[in-house]
Amino acid sequence: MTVDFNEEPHYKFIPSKKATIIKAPFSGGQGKGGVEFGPEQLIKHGLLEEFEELGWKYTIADPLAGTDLIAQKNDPTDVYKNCKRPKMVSECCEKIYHAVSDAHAKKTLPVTIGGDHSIGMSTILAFSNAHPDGGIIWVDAHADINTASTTDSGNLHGCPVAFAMGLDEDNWPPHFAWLKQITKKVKPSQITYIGLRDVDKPEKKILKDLGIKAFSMYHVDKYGIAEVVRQAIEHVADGGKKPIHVSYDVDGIDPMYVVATGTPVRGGLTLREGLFLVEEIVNTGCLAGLDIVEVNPSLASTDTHVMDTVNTGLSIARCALGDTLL
Ligand SMILES: [Mn+2]
Repeated sequence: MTVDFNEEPHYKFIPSKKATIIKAPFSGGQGKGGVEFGPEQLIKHGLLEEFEELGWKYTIADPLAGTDLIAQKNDPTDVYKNCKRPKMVSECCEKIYHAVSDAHAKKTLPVTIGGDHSIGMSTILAFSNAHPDGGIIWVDAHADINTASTTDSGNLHGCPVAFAMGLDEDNWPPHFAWLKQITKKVKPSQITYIGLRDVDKPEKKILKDLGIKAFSMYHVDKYGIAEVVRQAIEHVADGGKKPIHVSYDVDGIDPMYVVATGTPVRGGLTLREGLFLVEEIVNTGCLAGLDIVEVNPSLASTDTHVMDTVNTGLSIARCALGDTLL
């Protein structure tokens, strides 16, 4: 194989390198505190400067500004059957959905900074409505495809893919009426996973029944990250012809590099594998949406561990914005 030294990042679906940074300081999809500080930490340590250095113009959207997130998180009445905080998750996700849709309508690159991964239901739904032929690559240790009925923990950050697909709608908490009304849901063929290693039994059944292509760590070990990414792009974007949204849960990367996250699972992607996959997707020119979620600065015992995690998030952003090693 000959090395191509002329690969230049470009963006087929974002005409003039404009981005919308959507702040999603949301933690209601899981029980732990701290993940709401993810956006602020990433910004404090240089996220905005990265956009500038790499030649991007950006605006910042803050759809949850003015929402009393603390009161909502502590509302003991916000439960429905097994689901925790459905009202809070629904209301915030609706606001994020509109912010991301707006970013797509303006032909900008939506970069949504979490927050926990429940907000992924909004970002991938907004993406697939803006780009009905587009594909989604969900990088994660977990499949996040439990339904309202199958979730054991009741934490909705384990359910966003199921909600975006409209799975088990009849059993949804009534708060999600807005989401039910969006008729164009994410199709199982539109999404693929990379990095899975902690998948619940009912989730395994859903993945099989719906024929969702998922690359676990087993596949990364067996075929190598380059082949896995190639096949992922082949599957969701016809090899690099269609828009791609990357929903990046930092727990996809091994906790050796990413300590400060809510649900770490050993045996994950190395830092380089985790960045390489973004570089490869960007090289197709198809990147049209990005989430960086589950950076939780409160869940590390040392500042070094916090900075390792924050820097990983920043590196993911930098790769997505077209930075190259040479
Ligand atoms: Mn996740």
